[in-house]
This record gives sequence, C-alpha cells and structure tokens, in this order.
Amino acid sequence: MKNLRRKTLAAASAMTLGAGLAVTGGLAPAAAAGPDTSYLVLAPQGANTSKAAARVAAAKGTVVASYDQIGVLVVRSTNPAFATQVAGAGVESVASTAGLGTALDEGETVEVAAADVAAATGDPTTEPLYNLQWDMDMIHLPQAHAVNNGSPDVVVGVLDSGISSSHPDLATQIAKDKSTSCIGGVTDTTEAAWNPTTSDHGTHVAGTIAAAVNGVGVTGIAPGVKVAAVKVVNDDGYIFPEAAVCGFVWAAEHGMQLTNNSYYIDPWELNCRNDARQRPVWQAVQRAIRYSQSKGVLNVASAGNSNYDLAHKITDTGSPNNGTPENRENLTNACLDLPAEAPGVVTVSAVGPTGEKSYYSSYGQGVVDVTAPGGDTRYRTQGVRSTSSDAILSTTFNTTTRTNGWGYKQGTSMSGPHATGVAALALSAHPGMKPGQLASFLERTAVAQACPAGVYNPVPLISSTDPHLYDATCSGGARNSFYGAGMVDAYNVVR
Ligand SMILES: [Ca+2]
Ligand SMILES: [Ca+2]
Repeated sequence: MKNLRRKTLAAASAMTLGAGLAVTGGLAPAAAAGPDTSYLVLAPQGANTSKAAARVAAAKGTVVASYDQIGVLVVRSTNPAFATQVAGAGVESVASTAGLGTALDEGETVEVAAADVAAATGDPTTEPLYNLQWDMDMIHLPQAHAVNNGSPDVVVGVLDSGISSSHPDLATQIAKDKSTSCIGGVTDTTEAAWNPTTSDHGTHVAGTIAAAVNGVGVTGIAPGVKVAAVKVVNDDGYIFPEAAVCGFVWAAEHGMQLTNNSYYIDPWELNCRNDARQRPVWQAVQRAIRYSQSKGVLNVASAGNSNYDLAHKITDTGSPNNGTPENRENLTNACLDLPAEAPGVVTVSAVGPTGEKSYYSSYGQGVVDVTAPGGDTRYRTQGVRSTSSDAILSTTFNTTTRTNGWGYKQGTSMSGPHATGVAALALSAHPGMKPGQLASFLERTAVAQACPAGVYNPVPLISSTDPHLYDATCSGGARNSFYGAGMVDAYNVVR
C-alpha cells in the first residue's frame, strides 16, 4: 500500500480539521440542536434547486448560497438528522463538509530585506529585482515582453488566500469589481474580505502572474492583464469544498478566461474510497469545474508537493488483499485530486533552476500537462543548506507586521502561476481561444524536456535520513510524466 500521507514543505498551520466551520448566530435554537454544520445538497444534474430548497427548509436547514447553475446548495443546519431528513425527491445526494477541508501546502516565505529592495538596481530595462528572477529568463520572458506583455481584457482569477490590494506591485493590477471572498461558500465582495489575513500565498501567486512593470520590485509574467482575488483559503489555512465550488462558479460568472489554483484537494488523504459520504462533495466540485469550462474558463492547477506518481495512485491502492470489490468508475469520478486531476484542467509540475524536476513535485503520465519553474531550494548547496535564491521571488504580505514586500517561496504553488501567466500572454496575443484550444496551444508551444535516465534521486543533494525519500522514475518520451509536454514558454506563445 502506498503511503498517501503528504510530505509537506513546511509545517502547515496546526488547526483541527473543521475549525473553519465554526460560525455564530443565524439559526433559531432547536430542541435537540447539534453543532452548526455545513452541507452540500445536490439536485439531480440539470435540475433546478427549488425542490431541494424546499426539502432543506423542511429539514430545518438554511440555504446560505444557491448555485442553481450546477444544481448545488450550500446549507447550514444544527439539526443532527438533517442529512437523512433532507433526502427525497429533488435531492440527488447530500453530504456534510465537516472535516473535508484540506490544508493549503503553503511553505515558508523568505522575505527580501527592505534595505536590499531599496538598494536593488537590477536590469535598468526591466525591474529593480529582476536579476533575482531566474525563473523569468528560463521561460524567455524578456523576449516575450518585447512583443506583448498582456492585455487588460484578460482577467485571471486567483483562487487562493486573497491578494494584498495595497501592494505597490499589485494595486494597479487587481480587478476589484471581480474580486470576492468565497469563504463558507458565500460571496463577500468587500475589499477587506478578499485581502489576505493569515496567509500571503495568494499575494505571491498574483505577483508571479501579473506584478506591474513600474520601476518597483519585480515583474510578473503578464503585467498587462488583470488578476481577481477569489479567496477560498480560510484563516486556518484550509480550503473547504464549498469555497472551491463558489470560486469556480464566481470565475465563470465574471468573465474570467483563466483561473489559477495553487492548492490541492486530496480526497485520498481523507480516505475517500472508504467513505461514500465524501463522494457528493467531490461531485459538487467537479460540477463547478465543468461549469466554469463551459463558460470559457481554462483552469490551471498545481500538481502538488508530495512527490507522488499521480498516474499510478489508484492502481497502487487497489491491493489484492482488499476483499471489497471497488466500482472503479465511481472511484475515478469521486476520488480525483481536485482540481489537478479533473478533465480539462492544465496540471503543472515544478522544476528548479537547472530545469530538473523539483524534489517535491508530484508527477504522472497523463496527469501533468506542462512544467514550469517552482524552485528547488536544496539544489545548489548539495545538502548543506537551503538557498532561497533558488526559490521563486514574488510579491509578499507579512501577515504579522501587515506590511507588503517581496520574498521567496517554492512549490508547485509557484510553478502553476507561471503556466497561468504564460496562458494569459497567449490569450492576449491570440484572443478568442476556447479553453481546450488554449490548453493545447500551451502544450504545443512548450519546450519538451527529456526524462532523466533511470531512477531520479535528488537526495544526494539534500540532507535526509531516508536516502530514497524523493526517488521518482520518469516515464514517457517527448511527453512524459515529469514534465508533460515540456516547459511553458512565454516567447513562443506571443511571437
Ligand atoms: Ca514591479
Ligand atoms: Ca489535465
């Protein structure tokens, strides 16, 4: 049995699962009230939600958000028997999302000292900190910007932990009228609601996509486009399925052509295969992803930081010792890692400064579509120490001091936005491409990367008690499990 526990890059915030569900007020106390719990109630696909909404009311639930487009209601109820009482005509399935939040695999931020930012001169033709952006040379950004640096008609939804709207490198880049919080599955468009609170992850991601060319800090890949903050990560660092549903539907309804999803909802980690309760939850998220695609949104997702072979996960867990026959179709539909494994989503692995797979990056033939720089802090120092300069420099927001700045992070959370930024440039240069066309254009213009021979083992380069912790074997030819179709290329998509 494959070990499915995630190897995180850094300790995630140690809050209990479900902590994000604590809410106050709203419902009248019932005789035998249980905890206030969130549910997703699914109407049959294609049906409207009016019958389901009536059953919710009868079962003492409150609809807090109605996603009629996909037949999904977000409901809160203190009725301990809600799930059984709501079942009936007009309700296909119901599930509590309690405990189904997954932690943002955040990693640490290494900030650039303010004095160093002030002293930076960089390349005078670009930005003060540009000479630290090795990742941008790797994808041929200077050549691309000489042709096209993005159109303001392109709006990229950053489904993440919010974007700092006071950041000097981002303030002009945000489509405020298209930004929202989706925490709890309910939209809140006030500016404070979609600004960062406990995490600067989304601010870093947004900078990679679209930090301004303004003589300050860094450049993003597509500084001419707009980013919209769609906050789906709660203050405890968790993404709940109802927030993801809200985020995809929001992007679809607000004219976004792209979303970036640098997070990873992994039902396997939560034993989806043994828990039928979880299946409606993943169905709801998948309906939302499909709906966004039908509205012209291309979704880009990170492959994850677990060094998993995502293509062989299901096979590996189908142990012959398990006597319970599994319905493979249900498994593959219900237990995908979302959004990375959903059909039509562009999934991105990560490489370090040498172009080889980052030690942490998950991979998988048929799952990874392209690769991009995500950093590998352990690469150059041969296990002596981490080197933040081999991570990705972008915009930051210090949640303790509440100050904006610039700093380094690494992860597939950082490679994903490189692919998203290149896709935004592609759409700027070639408007009107549909999501499927844009995805194949991104792949066609990527620079193929060959598999390393044999077992790829970056461990000699890092300190570890387990010399095979990061072993991985690449499979495939020009298109392979580590790099998909290859490295995204900013110049190739605009020339
Ligand atoms: Ca700048
Ligand atoms: Ca894909």
